[in-house]
Amino acid sequence: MTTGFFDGISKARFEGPDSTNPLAFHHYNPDELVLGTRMEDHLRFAVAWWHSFAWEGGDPFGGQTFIRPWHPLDDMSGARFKADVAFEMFDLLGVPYFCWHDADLRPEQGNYTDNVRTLNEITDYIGEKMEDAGTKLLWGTANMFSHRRWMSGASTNPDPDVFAFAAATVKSCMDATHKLNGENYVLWGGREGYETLLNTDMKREADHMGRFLNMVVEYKHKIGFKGTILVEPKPQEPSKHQYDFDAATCIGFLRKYGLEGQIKLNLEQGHAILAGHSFEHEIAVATSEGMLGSIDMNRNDYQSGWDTDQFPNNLPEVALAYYYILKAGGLTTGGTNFDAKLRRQSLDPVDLIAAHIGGMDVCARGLKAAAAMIEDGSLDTNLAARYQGWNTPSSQAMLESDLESITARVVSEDINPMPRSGRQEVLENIVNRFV
Ligand code: XUL
Ligand code: CO
Repeated sequence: MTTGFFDGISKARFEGPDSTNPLAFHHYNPDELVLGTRMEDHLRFAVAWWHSFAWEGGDPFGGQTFIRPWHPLDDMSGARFKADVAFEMFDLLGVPYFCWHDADLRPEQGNYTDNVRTLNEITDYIGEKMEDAGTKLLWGTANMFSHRRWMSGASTNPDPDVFAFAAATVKSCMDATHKLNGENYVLWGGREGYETLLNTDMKREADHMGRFLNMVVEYKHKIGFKGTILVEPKPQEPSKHQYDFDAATCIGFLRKYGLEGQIKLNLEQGHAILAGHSFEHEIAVATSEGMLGSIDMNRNDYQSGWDTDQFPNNLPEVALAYYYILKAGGLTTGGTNFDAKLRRQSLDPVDLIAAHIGGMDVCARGLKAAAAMIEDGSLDTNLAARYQGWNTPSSQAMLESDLESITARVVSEDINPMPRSGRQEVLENIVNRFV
């Protein structure tokens, strides 16, 4: 017995690049080998429960546009209906993973005990469905930004009772993630930041957040959770200034509080853009520190300047992202989560399916392009050539030397460097052969 929500829509199949069927995969072919690994195992796609099933289509100027059959049922029967529809969609798409916030799964109860009771009830139900379907949990997380209790932050809240509520909430979400064999646990600090310094003690807030994250790691080890703990950088929105601004800021923060080696990053394409970076920049910052955990693959609109969370469809951007991911050894415990929502005019169930098919397809195409760039090797050869001078013993010795000795060598050898082309256009032409 199905819910009937996706009636008339059949399972998405790989039909190859020449197919004109907009509901078929043209590039995503799960079993196809890319650099010796199955495409599905490289990409590890996940559906985001919040955008796909909980979100109602509002924007700052208007409310609900999506009227899903489970939306009016703001109770546990609605939660179970939503879960049934979710697993029908996972099956139609052949997607191996999903992600959730507690608030996406169960209706808000207004107090801690009932929130946990209903979370446990719905995650038991979901656990049974996972066993039947074989679908896995990429990550769970706590929504500590929507309800009004979080308006001044969670772990950074000036009110210690909110800190306590946050600690207990994260514990319950880690427990549920562990129960469902989640492969990661994410913390995105939506309100861990400030609106005005006039009412904010920034140093105290950072210390509280550092201690909070240490408690998360301590609890992970205590319960034997084997997944990776991830924090997700974002510069602003909803807070005017968020403490987890970008990858570099997060890495500095984690080091300051002794958490390097314990926590990695969940990088989101749209957040990179909000921070004034490219996605590949954020990926390269994380991989250079061995701290890439997972990705949220959703783009922002370059004109609007806010977090539009659109499904990805820009091949060159996606290809470069996977290029740097593959070069760093792939996603390991992470995955490609579509933290992406439909446009609010895309009302129909088929729009939800089409959006994911399109996102999965552009990622598959990007992955293949990235693999082809790696196999071609020209980018690597050019990069190695650019730094070739550092391979000589005298260059290496300089790094062990000091300013005075180096100065003496500059004078005695009359060192007078000649600028050399960076060849950017040549390199871009190489990339263009693949995208
Ligand atoms: C918000 C965002 C969140 C996190 C999880 O911009 O990206 O959905 O991914 O809380
Ligand atoms: Co995200």
